[in-house]
Amino acid sequence: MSFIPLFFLAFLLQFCSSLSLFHHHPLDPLTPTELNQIKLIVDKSSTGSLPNLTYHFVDLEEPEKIDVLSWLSSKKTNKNAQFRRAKVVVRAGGETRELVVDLASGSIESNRVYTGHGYPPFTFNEFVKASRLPFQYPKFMKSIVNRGLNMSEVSCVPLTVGWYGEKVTKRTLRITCYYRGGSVNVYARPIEGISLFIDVDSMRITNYIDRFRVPVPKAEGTDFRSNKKIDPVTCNNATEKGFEIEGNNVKWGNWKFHVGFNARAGTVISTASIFDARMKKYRQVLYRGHVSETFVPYMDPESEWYFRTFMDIGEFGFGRSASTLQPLIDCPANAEYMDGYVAGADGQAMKMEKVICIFQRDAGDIAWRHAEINNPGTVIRSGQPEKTLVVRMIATVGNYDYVLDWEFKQFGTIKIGVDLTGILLLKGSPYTNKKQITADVYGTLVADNTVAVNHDHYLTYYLDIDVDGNSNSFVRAKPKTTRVTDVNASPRKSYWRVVTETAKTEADARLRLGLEPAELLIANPNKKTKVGNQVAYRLIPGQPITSLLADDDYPEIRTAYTKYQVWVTAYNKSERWAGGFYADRSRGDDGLAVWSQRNRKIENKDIVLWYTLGVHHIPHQEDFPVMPTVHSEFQLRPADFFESNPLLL
Ligand SMILES: *[C@@H]1O[C@H](CO)[C@@H](O)[C@H](O)[C@H]1NC(C)=O
Ligand SMILES: *[C@@H]1O[C@H](CO)[C@@H](O)[C@H](O)[C@H]1NC(C)=O
Ligand SMILES: *[C@@H]1O[C@H](CO)[C@@H](O)[C@H](O)[C@H]1NC(C)=O
Ligand SMILES: *[C@@H]1O[C@H](CO)[C@@H](O)[C@H](O)[C@H]1NC(C)=O
Ligand SMILES: [Cu+2]
Repeated sequence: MSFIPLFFLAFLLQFCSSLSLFHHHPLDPLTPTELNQIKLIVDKSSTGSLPNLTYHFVDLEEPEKIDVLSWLSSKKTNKNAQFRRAKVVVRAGGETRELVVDLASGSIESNRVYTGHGYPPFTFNEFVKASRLPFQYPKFMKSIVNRGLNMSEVSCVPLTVGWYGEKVTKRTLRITCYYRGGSVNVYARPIEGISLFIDVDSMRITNYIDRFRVPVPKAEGTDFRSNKKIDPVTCNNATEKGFEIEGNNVKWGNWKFHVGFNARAGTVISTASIFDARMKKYRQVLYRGHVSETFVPYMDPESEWYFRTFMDIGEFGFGRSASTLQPLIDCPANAEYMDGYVAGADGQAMKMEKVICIFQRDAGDIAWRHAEINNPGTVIRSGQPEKTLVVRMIATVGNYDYVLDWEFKQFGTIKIGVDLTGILLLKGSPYTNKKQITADVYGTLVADNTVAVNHDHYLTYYLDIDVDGNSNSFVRAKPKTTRVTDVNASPRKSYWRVVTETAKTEADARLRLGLEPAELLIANPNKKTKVGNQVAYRLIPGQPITSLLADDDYPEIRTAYTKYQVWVTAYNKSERWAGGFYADRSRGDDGLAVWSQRNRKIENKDIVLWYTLGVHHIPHQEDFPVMPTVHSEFQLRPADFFESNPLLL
C-alpha cells in the first residue's frame, strides 16, 4: 500500500522540520523564498498586469501582539502559517497600491489604491536611473564644459525634495553633481550653482537651471582611505563569542531576544526578555524596538539647498542602505554576522551580506565593585567586570554613515547608541579664508572653497516596552525642593523629596527635557516588588535636543514630532513610523504628532515610548575629509524591576 510509506514520509518530514525549524519566531523577517513567492503572487494578480509595476516596500505584515505572545508562551516549534503575511506597496500606472499578501494561501487579502499625500520610498533603480540622466542632457554637459571640467569625472547623486506647500506634488528628485577629478571622495568636490529636477514616474528631466559658478574645491587633502595597518593584537581578539544564536533568536547571559531586519528600519529587536533567577522565569522588557524615522535638515535657505531636509528612513530606508560590515573595523574578531534580505524594484529577493553583527564586548569596564575597610582586621574587595552584548548595523545613506547599536547589559540595561561618521555634505564656495566672508555662508569653512553646511540629525526610536506584561503606565518621578518647616527639628532649610506623576493621556506624555529633573519610568502598576514598589524600567535620556525650526516651516510641519524628545502613545500596530508611512513629499498629516493628538488614555494600558536623540551639527575642520565618530545614546534601565542587584544571583 502506497498509503503507508507516504504517511511515514509525512511523519518524517514533520519530525525533521520540527527539529530544524525549532528556532522560528512569528516575527522572523521574510525569507528570500517568501519574498520571491510574494512577487509571484502579485505578478499573477490583476495588479501584476498594470503598466510599470515597481516594488517599493515589502515587509512582514505585523501580526497581532496577542497571537505572537501566545505562540511564544505555548512553545510551538514550527512556523505558524497565520503569521506569514506581507504588506506590499507597489507603484503601477502612476498609482500607489497597498496589498496584503497571505503566503499560506498564496492569495491577496486586500488591494487598495492609496490616495493620501506622500509617496512610498524610492527604489534603488530609480535613484540609479535618475542620477544617470544628466549625462545625456546637453544643457548639463555644456555647464560642465563651461566650468572647464571633464564629463567623465562627474558623479551625480539624487536627493529627495521634501514638500514646500505645493497643492499638487509629483514624485520628484533633484540631482546634485560632484567632480571626482582624481579623488575618490565624491562628496568633497561639489559642482555648485546647478539645479536639476527629475520627474521620477516618467524618468525625465523637467527643469534645469545653471545659476552661478564658484570654484570646485581642490582634490588635494580629500582622500579618506586609511593606510594604517590594523593590528590584530589590539582588536579584542581573545574574547569568547559568549552568546547563542538560532535562526534570529539570540540568547546571551540572562537575555533572550529576536533580531530581525527589514528594508525600512534595518535592525528590529523583538520580544526581549530577561531571566529573573529569583523568580526562575523570563520577564518581558521590550516587545519591539527599532529606529523609526530620521530627520536631517540643512540650514541653508538658498535655492540649491533649501529642500535638503531628509527623512532617510521613510524616503529611502536604513535597511536598504545597510552596509556590508568590515570584520575588525566595523565589528571585532569575535563577532558573528547576519545577512539581510530585501525586495528589489522588481520584487525579487536581494541578499544583503553581513549587514548585522553581534558580539560580546569586554571593554574593561566595571559592572559593580566595592572595597570595605571597616571590617576589623581585613579589607574586603569585590566586584565584577562588565560584559555586554552588542547588535550592530551601519546604514550608509549617501554621504553619512550611521552606526546603530543595541547593547544589552547583564544587569538588565539596554543601551541604544548611534555613532555618526562619514562625509559631511559640502558646498562649493568662493572663499579660501574666513576673513573674506561677509554674508551668511550657512556653515563652516573647512577647507579652501569648501563650506560644510550646518544641519541637524534626529533619530527617533520606536520602543514598545512591555515591562513584565502589556499594561504599563508612564510615570515621572520628580525630585522637588521642599522647605524644612520645623526649625527646631533640623538645622537644614531644605531637602528634596520625590513626587510622582502618572500620565493619564498622550498629551501628558509629550516632554521637552530641560533642567527640571525627572526620572522617566515605564511602570507596571499591576506588579509590585516584595517591599511594594512598582516594577519599572527607566528611560535615561541623552543630551536633550529639539528642532529649532519655526513651527510653520514646511520641513517642521512634516516632522512636528521633533519638537519633543519623548512621546508615549497607546499601542496600535499600524503606528510605527514617526514621520508617517508615506514620508516622501509628506505634509505632516500622518505620524506621531498627529496620532498623539487623539489624546488616548495611556494609564495602565499597552503603551509605546518614542524617544528622539540627535545633534545640532556645527561642522568643524576635523570632520573633513572624513568625520571621526560622534556618539549619542540613551538607555533603558531596570528600576525596582528586580528585588535586588541581579548580578549577585
Ligand atoms: C511607464 O514608464 C515610461 C518610462 O519609464 C513612461 O514613459 C510611461 O509613461 C509609463 N507609463 C505609465 C502608464 O505610467
Ligand atoms: C577625461 O577623463 C577621462 C577619464 O578619467 C580621461 O580618460 C580623459 O583623458 C579625460 N579627458 C580630458 C580631455 O582630459
Ligand atoms: C587573533 O586571531 C588571529 C586569527 O584567528 C590569530 O592569528 C592571532 O594570533 C590572534 N591574536 C590574539 C592576540 O589572540
Ligand atoms: C490605529 O492607527 C491607525 C493609523 O493611525 C488608525 O487609522 C486606526 O484607527 C487606529 N486603530 C485604533 C483601534 O485606534
Ligand atoms: Cu552631521
